Amino acid sequence: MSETIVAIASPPGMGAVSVIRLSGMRAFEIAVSVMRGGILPKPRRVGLRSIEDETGRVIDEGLLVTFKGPGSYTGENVVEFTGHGGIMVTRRVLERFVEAGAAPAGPGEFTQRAFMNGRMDLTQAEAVMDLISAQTSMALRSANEQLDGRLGRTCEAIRAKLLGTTAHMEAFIDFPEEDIDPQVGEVLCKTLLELSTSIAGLLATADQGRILREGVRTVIFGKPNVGKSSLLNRLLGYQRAIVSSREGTTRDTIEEVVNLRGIPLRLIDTAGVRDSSDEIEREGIAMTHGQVARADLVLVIRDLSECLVESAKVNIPDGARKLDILNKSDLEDTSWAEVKGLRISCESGDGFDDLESAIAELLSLDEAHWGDHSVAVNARHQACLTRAQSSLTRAIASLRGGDDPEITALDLREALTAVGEIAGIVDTEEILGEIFSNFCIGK
Ligand SMILES: Nc1nc2c(ncn2[C@@H]2O[C@H](COP(=O)(O)OP(=O)(O)OP(=O)(O)O)[C@@H](O)[C@H]2O)c(=O)[nH]1
Ligand SMILES: [Mg+2]
Repeated sequence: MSETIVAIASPPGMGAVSVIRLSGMRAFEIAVSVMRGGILPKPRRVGLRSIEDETGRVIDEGLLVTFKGPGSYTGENVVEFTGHGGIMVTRRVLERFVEAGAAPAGPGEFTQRAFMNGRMDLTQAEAVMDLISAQTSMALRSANEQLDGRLGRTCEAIRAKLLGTTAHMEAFIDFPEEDIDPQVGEVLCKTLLELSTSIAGLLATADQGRILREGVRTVIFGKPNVGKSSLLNRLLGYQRAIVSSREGTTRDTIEEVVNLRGIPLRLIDTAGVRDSSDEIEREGIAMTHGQVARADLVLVIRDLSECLVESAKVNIPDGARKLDILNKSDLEDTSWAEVKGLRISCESGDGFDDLESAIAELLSLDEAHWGDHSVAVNARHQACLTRAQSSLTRAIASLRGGDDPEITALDLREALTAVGEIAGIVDTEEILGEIFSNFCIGK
């Protein structure tokens, strides 16, 4: 932690500008040692400065700004140099800082330091990553709420109540000759039940959290040639998958995320399902079934250009939510005349407004509906909450059963630890490595 770290904070490649960031005790000193003139701008003021190589030749000229710890992103002294966005020039500036004594930063190390220095809790640190990777307006809003500390505060309120109850239980352990007054026991039980309800409420947002972060797993399913790849391409707005009149064109599954009215849909185009003697095609079909088993939504496509009897010959999977779609409305066979259904044409684009509405409605995922639940837990929070919930359930049972208060207190302590881990309050060395390794370098 005592090392001063450096990284390119802007995306790799060419751009108008690039940002190189330093953080640590020696950040100012290192910046001065490679800067022409050797005088830093005042903290939080921008100055035009040149970075020189060891012979005094200018590598790049740009804007330099300093932030004095603890009032900085990381809580340490921070220097940011905004230079020209070329690959070579940026790398040379980075190398120059390393020559002057800075260590290259690992993924997420700046944010990890911010957490270590108490600038944010763990849920906020995770929200930084969610914010960067948000692909829709809803995901962005949810990340911003979390960054603002909403989830952390909710968990802290749960923890505070739990701590009070645990302290109460432990007081009984200290005076073993006294039984728990039944009235007091009832009050404690009531508090624990309330906490259990709050935790259940948070756990219920896990699906929404996964969808915001990863998208609704939407599998496009049907017989060969019905227009599955055409649907993927049209929803994406470009030719991502090969489309051909030959049956069995798609072999591998193809995944792309589209933004449908603010909802991220992770569209998965699959191999058409039929009896096939071709080994590779059979493998593709097996993958299709695997995808269906993990889907949040299955779009079942049928082809209006073939006669109705033919089209019914497909096994429609059970389980996930599904939407029946009738494609090729421009070539509709007369046998479909009596059949109601959502008609689209991937050729002309007819019916796509209705299709989008139907998907949004099926998922109840329009922005208005999601507005109220802006906290959405991720898989790590979910695991902690599930542990907390089962400890609480045990504590409630042992309190009601009149067990030794020590047993109840033990379960409560476990619940406390689990809830504390969410915001990073307890000792969480190993989970930190796990979380921050998913970050990009420079953040
Ligand atoms: N007229 C018309 N043709 C369509 C429509 N949608 C797809 N097609 C055509 O149908 C054929 C099959 O389309 P694909 O999108 O490749 O079908 P697929 O379901 O992905 O087929 P596989 O990958 O073989 O399972 C192509 O020739 C498309 O141009 C449509 O709405 N109208
Ligand atoms: Mg296809």
